Amino acid sequence: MTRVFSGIKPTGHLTLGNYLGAMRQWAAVDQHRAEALFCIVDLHALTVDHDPARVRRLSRQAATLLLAAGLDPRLCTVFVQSHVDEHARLSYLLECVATDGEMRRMIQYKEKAAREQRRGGSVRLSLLTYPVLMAADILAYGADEVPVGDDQAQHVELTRDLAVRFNQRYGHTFVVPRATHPTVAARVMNLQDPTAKMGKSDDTGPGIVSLLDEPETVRKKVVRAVTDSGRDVVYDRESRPGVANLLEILAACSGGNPETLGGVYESYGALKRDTAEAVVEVLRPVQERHKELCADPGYVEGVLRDGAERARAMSRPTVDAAYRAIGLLPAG
Ligand code: AQP
Repeated sequence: MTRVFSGIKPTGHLTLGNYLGAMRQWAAVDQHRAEALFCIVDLHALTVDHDPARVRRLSRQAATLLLAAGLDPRLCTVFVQSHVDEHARLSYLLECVATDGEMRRMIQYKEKAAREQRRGGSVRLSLLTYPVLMAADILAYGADEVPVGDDQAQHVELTRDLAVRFNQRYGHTFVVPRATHPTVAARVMNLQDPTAKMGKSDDTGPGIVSLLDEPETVRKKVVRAVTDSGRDVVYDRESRPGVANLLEILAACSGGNPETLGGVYESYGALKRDTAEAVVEVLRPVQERHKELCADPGYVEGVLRDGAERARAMSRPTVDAAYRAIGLLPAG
């Protein structure tokens, strides 16, 4: 059976981008067709300036939202990365296979390092090595597929390179995985700056729709979305990024196609109103289920405990094999 691994970082409140680009597909498709693991990658949240209490709170919230979005622990494994030591163990071995140049070429590293510096902070070494830990997350489970938004494509490509290199040098140990992307909404853009990704670290901004935003807040944010100077509604990512983003969100929420929807609207106002309502309707069941789950925190904790146990059992043989293959003496 195909094995699938993907993760979500507790660096902010989960967004519409996380939902349409990743979580929805995990719940509707991946957990049904594959042996699937979904991880709250909390170690990755420590790569930038962080507040410990907030990371803990956001990790719990992310787990609750994953379940609210439809992940079913009877069908898939939901767990927290730091509960399973294999990730950190394997990450070090992969650091011995990766190169400094490869890390510095990562687009997300360049963007996030620049952001930290703009904010007057220093760049943590873990931000540079983040893609290696992500490779360990994936390779430890022998995942065949990694369903992600297309912002993560470069990191999955690096994971493949590291797996191939390790296998060639030390003998076949890892499955070489591939990224899969949703066909619509693979990259939801910021409503205030449609040339930038809707990212959760910027979660207070009016350009970001959070999964727990009240319907009125969602409507306000969508109606105030930046559009383009033209008047007619056409789908063109290059010259009309604002309108294209709204059409993609509408298509992803209503099941249509952005090009076709472009021909349906005569004004930006109508497009925004329909997009806002479509988003509100998509979020409604997730928010209702989230509320129910918050009333039963013991359930979420139990899911994470079982998930970590299963994840440990699944990853340990591969990580142990990697330790042997690279030349480390078994502990006996
Ligand atoms: N805007 C987006 N459109 C489509 N997919 C997206 N994803 C994230 N943002 C969008 C997908 O969501 C999954 C989990 O993402 P992540 O938590 O690993 O972090 P990220 O990609 O770095 O997302 P953020 O929200 O931008 O976090 P910050 O701001 O902390 O960096 C992934 O599959 C991702 O592709």
